[in-house]
Amino acid sequence: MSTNAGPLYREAEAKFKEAVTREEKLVALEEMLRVVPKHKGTEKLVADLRTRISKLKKEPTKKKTGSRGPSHKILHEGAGQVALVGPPNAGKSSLVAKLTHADPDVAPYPMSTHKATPGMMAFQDVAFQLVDLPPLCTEHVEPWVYDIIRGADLVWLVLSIQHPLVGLEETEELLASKAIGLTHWGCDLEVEGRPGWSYKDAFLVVTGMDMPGADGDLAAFEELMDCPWSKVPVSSETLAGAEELAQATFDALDIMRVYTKQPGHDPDMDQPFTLKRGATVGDLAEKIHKEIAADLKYARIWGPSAHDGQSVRSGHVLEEGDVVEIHR
Ligand SMILES: Nc1nc2c(ncn2[C@@H]2O[C@H](COP(=O)(O)OP(=O)(O)OP(=O)(O)O)[C@@H](O)[C@H]2O)c(=O)[nH]1
Ligand SMILES: [Mg+2]
Repeated sequence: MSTNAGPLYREAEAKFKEAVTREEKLVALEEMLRVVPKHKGTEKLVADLRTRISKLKKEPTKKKTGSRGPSHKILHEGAGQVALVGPPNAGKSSLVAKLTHADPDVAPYPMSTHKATPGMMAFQDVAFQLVDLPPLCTEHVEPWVYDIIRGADLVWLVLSIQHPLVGLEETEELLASKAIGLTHWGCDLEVEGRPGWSYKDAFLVVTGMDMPGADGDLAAFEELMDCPWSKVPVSSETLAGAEELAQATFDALDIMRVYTKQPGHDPDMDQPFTLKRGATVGDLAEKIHKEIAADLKYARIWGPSAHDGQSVRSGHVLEEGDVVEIHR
């Protein structure tokens, strides 16, 4: 029938055949209806097109898998993923802009960030992945922000020295409303675990320490806090505190660096492997390659966890700075 309907119709019909989504199909069908010559010979075809269009219009729009807007998942890179969490205008984007090569929007007004921006922050021979996020505030929080926080290895709770207390309370309340709890890294504080909640290690990053009176304000904040928090005072302007911030991040991630060497060669001291503290030779082998882990016979270690050159088995617990030679 379509051969009698003219070349324009055949073109539209070809588009319909290629169409994948409901919208594409509708557009193509409507185009077919528009271009089909209307006369006695095409009456049935026109009626058929109208039926197909109205059927398709009534079809519920199929949700794409996980269609909550574009995916905001940030793949982990480097020695640990750090989510920058806090109230508006606290200096989150400024920190990511100053400490990494990423270029998030920084603005003197609140609510300036609407997307997640990752950037790598170098520390000695490793790098952390910082993730700039939109702010947490009672007016509005993008729902995917909480998913990124749940997936991160560590939270920097970023507060401005100008109004740290309100920001701290509001941020913790908003996180709690989504069943996310913060454990105060480095503090002797029992956080009672609740079933179904996610807990994240966190410490405070207090920005604006270059501002007049900041030291006094920090002392006042410390006095007014109801429970202890580890905090790193910094300035995004002068980068004072950046080194301490990187060290605290390394410590809070609870990681160690180990280096590998091939038999008869010098160790590769440029590119450490980062592993959770307490990891074993077997865990290292697994990280290098599954096959290596499967074939592992023993390893020789130079470094704090053994006598130089000592042969150890897969279960041997490694320590920061170990050099490991794997034998398969
Ligand atoms: N003097 C000074 N100003 C800062 C510092 N950190 C941030 N600022 C300023 O504070 C304002 C807000 O900084 P942003 O980095 O955009 O803050 P944010 O937390 O990303 O804000 P939202 O994206 O709205 O949540 C900007 O004008 C920054 O220049 C700091 O350490 N010292
Ligand atoms: Mg921002």
